[in-house]
Amino acid sequence: MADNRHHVQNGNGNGLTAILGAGSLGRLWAALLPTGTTAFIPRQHDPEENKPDVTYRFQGRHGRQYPVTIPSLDWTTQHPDALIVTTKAGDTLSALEAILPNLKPTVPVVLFQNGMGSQQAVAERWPDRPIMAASTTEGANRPDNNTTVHAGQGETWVGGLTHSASPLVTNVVNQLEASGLVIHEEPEILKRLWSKLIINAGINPYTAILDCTNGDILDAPLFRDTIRQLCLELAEVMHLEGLPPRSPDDMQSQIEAVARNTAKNTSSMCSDVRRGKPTEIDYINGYIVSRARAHNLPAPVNQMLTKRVKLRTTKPHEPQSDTPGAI
Ligand code: KPL
Repeated sequence: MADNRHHVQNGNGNGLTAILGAGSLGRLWAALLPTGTTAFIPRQHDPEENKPDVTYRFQGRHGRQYPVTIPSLDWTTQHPDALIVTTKAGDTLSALEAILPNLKPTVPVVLFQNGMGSQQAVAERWPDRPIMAASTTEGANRPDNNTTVHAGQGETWVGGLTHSASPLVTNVVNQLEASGLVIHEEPEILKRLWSKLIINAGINPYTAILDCTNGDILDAPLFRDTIRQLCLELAEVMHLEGLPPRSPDDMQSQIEAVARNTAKNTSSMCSDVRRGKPTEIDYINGYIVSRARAHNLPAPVNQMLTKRVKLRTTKPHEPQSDTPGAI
């Protein structure tokens, strides 16, 4: 793949991508977009204070490591052409509340959150802004605070959520393609987000409860005893939400295939639990429970998994029983 990171050298409005959220995914985009075209947005906006650059080592797909320094956005002189938001789902609305008053109302905002619900909340809060959602299978992690690793080559899909976003999707895709990553326009982004939600709902909570890698869930009694019912609940909710029908068997096979293909991965939820951080369970299985509730439908397996993951994050680290149904 061509390395076009250094082709565009600007940062003053032409192709400048502002990034909110300096976690693994934010750092991946910052490292791969051309030098000088990205800036991190500090969470707390204080025009008086000069925010430091963000510096880290980046390890690309082929193992080459290099240092990266990304400046903080200077709102007084820099005018982003796009904002990509890589905060955790639960932090997104409040992070945007703090910074959107500084951003021109015509600048596209691209939401990269896991799960579902936070994107809709943002689109409902700012219906007149061009709000887009992205779904990505790129893998990035931070083995330590100073290092970001591009662990898995994937693809990214971007689509509009609000009316004014649709005509701008092509521009955003072109801007992000300068990273060398594979990006697609996705006219049916909600369908795409649901496909990812199915995978996350069928892998993440099990890994977080059982404190294991993705592959290790496959033989665990908790997974084996509940995955079929989980997929039935997903199929029913998706049907009531007006999504194209998916068979529970098909979903289960897909979940198991991803767990096998990413067998050695520690899921994002398992790693949040291990680090004592809040998880995105409310936007994954918790979202299914709330949509089921909206249709007067029970979703007992999703509810049980949501509760058990929450127990893992509110109690000190302790071994969990692998008994299905236990909460
Ligand atoms: O997306 C993931 C995550 O960890 O959040 C999966 C697909 C489970 C890969 O680890």
